[in-house]
Amino acid sequence: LHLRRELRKALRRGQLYVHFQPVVDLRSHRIAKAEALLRWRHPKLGAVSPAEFIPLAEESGLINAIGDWVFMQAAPWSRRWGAQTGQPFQISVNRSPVQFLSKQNSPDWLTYLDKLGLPGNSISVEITESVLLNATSLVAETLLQYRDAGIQVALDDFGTGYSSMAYLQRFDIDYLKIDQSFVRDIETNAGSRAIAESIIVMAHRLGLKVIAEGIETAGQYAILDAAGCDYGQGYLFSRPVPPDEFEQLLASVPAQG
Ligand code: G
Ligand code: G
Ligand code: MN
Ligand code: NA
Repeated sequence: LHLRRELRKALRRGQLYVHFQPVVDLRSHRIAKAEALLRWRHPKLGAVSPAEFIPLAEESGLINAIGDWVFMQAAPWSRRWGAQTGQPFQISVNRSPVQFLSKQNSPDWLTYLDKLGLPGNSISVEITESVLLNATSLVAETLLQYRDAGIQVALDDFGTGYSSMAYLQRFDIDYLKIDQSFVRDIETNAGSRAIAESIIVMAHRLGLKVIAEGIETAGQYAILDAAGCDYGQGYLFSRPVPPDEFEQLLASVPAQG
């Protein structure tokens, strides 16, 4: 089977869906928000990892349609879970660097939120450092639109790319996400621990919140909590789950209030 061709058909054949992973407030242990993560289940190939198919979608430009679709699937859950918890519930959506090359979709996202009656801060957008590395005027313009609309911005996989501290000053970033590669061996590798702790100190000095990714053990949690990390995501709390399961999680572990 030709993966790229199959992917083109996946959207209209209903093979794509969105899972949600809780982002937990490390102080209160409560669910603070959720990250929307795309999934593809192919009838013959089974589950295909986004690590495998997102690059194909990026090469073909299909990521624009898929990315808009993920956003439109995710946003209504913010309204539902906000109603369930009695307070605004933010959902973060990953946005590929390729999606910053086309002009239309930021205004469309704002129009869509408006139609749902959702404030901009119902959404945060996760971008990677590569977006800022080659920041064109279109990127800068889009980030300004987000700021004006109240949409928050998270810098994903922080520390693995072409990190430049200058970005953090130049662009309006709200969250740094410590990449899971630093979290994985934080208990055993002094270097990883030093990097994670330094990211937290620097981010706080710059007024940013920090989310640690890939927390799997109580030991990792304890180190990050002691270092003042604000939020965490990982299998220790929950895998990414379908929306109905997320809703049950939210009911059993109440959202922050
Ligand atoms: O969920 P998982 O860990 O398998 O995701 C693997 C990679 O795919 C991660 O880098 C994640 O950011 C990316 N990814 C998941 N969902 C989306 C999406 O909706 N859009 C984009 N651009 N990337 C996504
Ligand atoms: O690149 P990005 O941070 O968007 O991708 C997050 C990816 O990390 C998702 O694919 C998600 O499934 C995965 N993930 C989330 N929590 C954990 C974890 O605790 N351990 C591992 N190994 N992966 C995780
Ligand atoms: Mn992400
Ligand atoms: Na990441």
